[in-house]
Amino acid sequence: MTDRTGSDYLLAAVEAEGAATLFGLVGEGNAHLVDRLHESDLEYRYARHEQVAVTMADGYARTTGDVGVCTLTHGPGLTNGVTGLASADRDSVPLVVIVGDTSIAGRETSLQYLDHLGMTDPVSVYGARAETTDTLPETTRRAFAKARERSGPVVLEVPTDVQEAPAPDEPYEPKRYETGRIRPDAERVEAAADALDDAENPLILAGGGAAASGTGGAIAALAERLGAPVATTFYAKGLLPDHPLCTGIAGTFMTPTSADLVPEADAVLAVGAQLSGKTTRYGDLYADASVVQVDVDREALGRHRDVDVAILGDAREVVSALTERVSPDEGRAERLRKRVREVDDPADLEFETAPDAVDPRALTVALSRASPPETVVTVDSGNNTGFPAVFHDVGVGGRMLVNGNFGAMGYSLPAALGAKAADPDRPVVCYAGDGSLMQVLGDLETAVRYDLGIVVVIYNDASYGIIRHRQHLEYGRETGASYESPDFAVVAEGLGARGITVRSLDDLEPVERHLAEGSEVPLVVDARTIPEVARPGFPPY
Ligand SMILES: Cc1ncc(C[n+]2csc(CCOP(=O)(O)OP(=O)(O)O)c2C)c(N)n1
Ligand SMILES: [Mg+2]
Repeated sequence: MTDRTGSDYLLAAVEAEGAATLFGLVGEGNAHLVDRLHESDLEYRYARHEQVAVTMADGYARTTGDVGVCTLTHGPGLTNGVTGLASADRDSVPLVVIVGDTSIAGRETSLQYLDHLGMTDPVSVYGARAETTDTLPETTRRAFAKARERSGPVVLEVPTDVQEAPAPDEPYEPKRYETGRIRPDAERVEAAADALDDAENPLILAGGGAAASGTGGAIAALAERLGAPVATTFYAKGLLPDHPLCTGIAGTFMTPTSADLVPEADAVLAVGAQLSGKTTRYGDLYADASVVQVDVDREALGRHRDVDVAILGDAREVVSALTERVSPDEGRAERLRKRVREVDDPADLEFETAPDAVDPRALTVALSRASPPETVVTVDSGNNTGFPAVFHDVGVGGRMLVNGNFGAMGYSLPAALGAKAADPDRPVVCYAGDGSLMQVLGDLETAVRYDLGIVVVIYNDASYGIIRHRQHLEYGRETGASYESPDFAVVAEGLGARGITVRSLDDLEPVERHLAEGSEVPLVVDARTIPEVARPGFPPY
């Protein structure tokens, strides 16, 4: 086949790497690549903004557990995508972003020429340029391998001349090597087991690493034997749905159960948790506890605070080894089960009422109850973040996708689109602030174009709420943080979606129906929320 081009080769490589979908936005730099999709089995999903295209790939990657792939054009295409890269980088999400670069010959004279790799170096784990047809196979292979190995975003530049040139002769073979699970050092496991055995109130803290490696079952077994509660970070919410020893999130978005039990801990086993400020309440939690930290990433160990025992190793290996070694304490386990049961459910709180607005907490409790357990929930940045964190329960098979480590506004809608592309049969509920949604609003059209019946819930407080709360707290007044929100229901209808306005919990019936019956039309829920209700955990910020 002599008429195959570099672009055809690249698209076949993306498929060979296991991706079924390519996200992107077309421009001069990647027009050839995108044109060759006509001859490929890859599904192409395009966005209206490059930040969205990258974050769609992010939501896809988090949902499939494998690399998300996206293509952007040079210059402004990639500058627009940088925020999406930064979020993926902070959250260790594997992506390959293929940038269609200017032709090598025309580089110096192109208006849109930019040092792409220099610009994205701080927000990617690796960057490479397929400078010639000969290097295209190895550069592409390496790009995917690095994305997986380092679990982060990779930028792969492919100039137009390489896209248009005849394809390399060699068949594309992904790098396939198994590194195996990293086995922990036995002495350290011993030291960790001693620390847990010596403690009066040991605690297991499960983070995103525990969730990503499927260590929930092993953690439950250790908790049962040791008689220890299991708290999670925001990233591991829903790791052990309804487990009698699980206290839910500890940290900024503390559940009442965690608030009751976590401060008592005198030894903490942190599994795949970075122990960042949000998790430790800026050093307030676990200040005097002995801390054992387990992670596969050497850099995560001791990054945010000193720990007493650091174990480099696969979470499941370490947790299983500890389970064999620690002394059982059934009495403590039984006492804890009772206490976990006794703590008030946050859903039973007294909520605020207003004549034409809902309490965002009550709204979230109602939507959580209406959502099937396997629902994928996406969360945005702002005052609104705390409501799904505390009041939306993640059920069996469910997920909550958050970009809390970078906290860029405009994450939840694109992540929802990516999650729905990855798994069309699962319901997806996207929670957004009104300000955040406005930054990516054009891509509601993308949801409509692909018949993605997601539910987009807007906490509409007509302001950059978290900043407004903070301004009042710190300066006693507000500046540049309030505005008139549009009528989102009308806007949604204009973009081809369905839209409703919610001013009372009685208005939620169409949402409940949508979630129960499913639909191919996105539903936008413009919930007018009481602006005074600050998110749980505020302050501290
Ligand atoms: C891209 C970006 N710009 C600015 C910020 C700073 N910021 C964080 S939250 C926020 C307000 C978000 O407003 P909204 O989405 O309405 O959420 P609310 O706080 O009102 O719930 C701002 C401006 C940010 N995190 N990301
Ligand atoms: Mg707002």
